[in-house]
Amino acid sequence: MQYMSLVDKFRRIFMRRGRAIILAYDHGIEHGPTDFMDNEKSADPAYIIDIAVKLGFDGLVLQRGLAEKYYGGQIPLILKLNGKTSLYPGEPISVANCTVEEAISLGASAVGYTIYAGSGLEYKMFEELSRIKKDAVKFDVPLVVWSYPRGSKVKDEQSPEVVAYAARIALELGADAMKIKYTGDPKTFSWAVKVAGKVPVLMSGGPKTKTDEEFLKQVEGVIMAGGSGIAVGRNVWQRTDPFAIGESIKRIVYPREG
Ligand code: FBP
Repeated sequence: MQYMSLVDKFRRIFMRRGRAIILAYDHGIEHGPTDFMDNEKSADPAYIIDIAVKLGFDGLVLQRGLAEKYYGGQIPLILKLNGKTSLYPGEPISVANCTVEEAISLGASAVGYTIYAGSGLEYKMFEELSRIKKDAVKFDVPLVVWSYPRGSKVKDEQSPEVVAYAARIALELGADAMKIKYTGDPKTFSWAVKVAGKVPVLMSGGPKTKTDEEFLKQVEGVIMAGGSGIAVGRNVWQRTDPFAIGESIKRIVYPREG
């Protein structure tokens, strides 16, 4: 029973209006500051937190360092426990740099962890995730899994088969919510949502699209497919007007409020 209640807890905190829009901002470690060059203001974590708060988003994703220096409880926090840089080109592995207990002391309402299934090192992340899961249950904190199959043997990370597999892996490993890539259309994404079972599925935003419309079409596809929302970074804060696209996203995710 306790296990199911963590899904409910995620829904209560991050899906108050039935769905979630989460602002992701762990790119400084994952990709480096080049991600902040399209909109240089986005290098400042305070600017990002302000966007999420002013837009009334449901949550924010930060690594521990930013949470320590910038987070003050303004909006529910998902503390990302692991992270890797893009500097090393080998088989992907991401290890924890923060514990569940520390995340709670930093104000987190949920913890996040990325797994790269298909990597030659997937077993290390699976092992670590199982230890984190134990702590998440012990401390009653929902666990959000970024499920991104990746590695030299994974041919197409965003193929419908691979994305559905990613969703199922997150369910099997005990996620209370998950982030997966978009498959490209609502029909194939709905299969990924189906195989995720009782676990809310959020679409990961991806690189900034050429036009707002292109990204908004993806958001529409997620909602049509029965997805629970999105966890997006670049498609919001890399744009010169993050507030304009934020409002458009809200109109799609929360149509009754528009
Ligand atoms: P975006 O919306 O900018 O893609 O952010 C979502 C996210 O999951 C981030 O949390 C993370 O930093 C990034 O994508 C990692 O993307 P990838 O590993 O595919 O480069």
